Amino acid sequence: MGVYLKATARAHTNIALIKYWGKRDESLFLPMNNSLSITLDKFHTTTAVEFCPCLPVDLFIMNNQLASSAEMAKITHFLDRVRGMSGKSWHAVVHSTNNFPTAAGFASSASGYAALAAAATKAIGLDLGNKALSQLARLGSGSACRSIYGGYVEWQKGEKDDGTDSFAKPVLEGGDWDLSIVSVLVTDTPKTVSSREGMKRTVETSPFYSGWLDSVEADFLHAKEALIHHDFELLGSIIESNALKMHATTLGANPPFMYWNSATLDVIKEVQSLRSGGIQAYFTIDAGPNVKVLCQPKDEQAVRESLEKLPNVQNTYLCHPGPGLTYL
Ligand code: FM0
Repeated sequence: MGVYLKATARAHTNIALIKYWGKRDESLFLPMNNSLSITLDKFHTTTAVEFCPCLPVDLFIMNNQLASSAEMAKITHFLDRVRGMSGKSWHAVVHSTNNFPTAAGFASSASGYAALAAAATKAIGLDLGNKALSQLARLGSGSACRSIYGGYVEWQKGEKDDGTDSFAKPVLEGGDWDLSIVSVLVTDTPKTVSSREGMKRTVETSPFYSGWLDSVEADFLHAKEALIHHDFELLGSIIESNALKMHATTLGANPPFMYWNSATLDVIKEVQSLRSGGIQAYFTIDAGPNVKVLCQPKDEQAVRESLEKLPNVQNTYLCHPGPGLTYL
C-alpha cells in the first residue's frame, strides 16, 4: 500500500462557564486561571487533512473557500508544530467546514483547532492521546484545548513554564447531567476587539484585572462543586457573576472596550425577570455581544419563547452537552 496520509476529525464548540481570561505566556497560550466549560451538541467543525509530497505550500479551505493569506499563515504555523513532532516535512491540504455560520457569533476557533489537531496528527501518523491533543489544540487557540472532550470540561492552567501541565480534562459526562443552553444571537456583526487582543489589553492595562485574579479560583472551585453535586442554582449564580466580572475588567482597560450592545442588556434583563417569575435561568457572555442562557430542560421552551419575543433577538439555538472528538 502506498502512502496515504489523510484523516478527518470533528470537534464541537464549547461555552465557558468560568472564563479563560488572560495569558501568562502568549506564545504557549498558557492561561492565568483555570476555566470550566460545556461542549455543545449543536455546533461543530469537521476538518480533513491530507499531507502530500506534491504540495509546495499548505492550503487551507474554509467552508469551501480558499482562506486569506493571514489565515493560511496561522494554519501553517500550527502544522509546523505537527510536522516537528512527526519528523515529516510534507505540506497539507486542510479542508474545514463549520455546520454553523462562522460570522454568527459562535466561537469557531475552539472547535476548529481541536478538529485540526486531531486530524493533522492522525494523518501524519502520530498516535496522540487526548491529553497530548488537548495541549496541541491549546497552541492554536486556548479554548480549543477544552473541545477535545465532551460534556463538562475543566482546563487546568498548570504551573510550568513549558506548558506541559496545561491541558483540559473531563469533569462530568454530558449524560450525567442534562442542562440546556439557549444560545441567543443578537448580532452577527464581527466584534472589533478579538478575545486574544481583549484579554491581552486587559491584563496589561486594566486595574480591575487583579480583582478578576483574586476571585476566579474560588469561582472555579465552587462551580466545579456545584457541577458535581448537580446544584443548578449555585452553578447558575456563580457562572453569571463570573461572566460579569470578566466583562467588568474590559471597562477598566486602556483604551477601554465593551463587548455588549443594547440587545445584550435586553437579554440580561429578560433573564433576570424570568428568575423573578420563578424560572431558574442564568446568563453567560463570551467575548462578544451574544448571550448564552443556561437553564434546566424542563424550562427550556419557556426560556426560549420569552427570549425570542425580544425585538432585538435575531435567533435562538437550543443546545445540550455534546460529544468530544470523533474521527470520520
Ligand atoms: O472561552 O487567544 O480561546 O474561556 O471565550 O485564541 O487563546 O479565543 F469570553 C472569552 C476565549 C475567551 C472565554 O479566548 O483566545 C473562554 C473566552 P486565544 P480564545
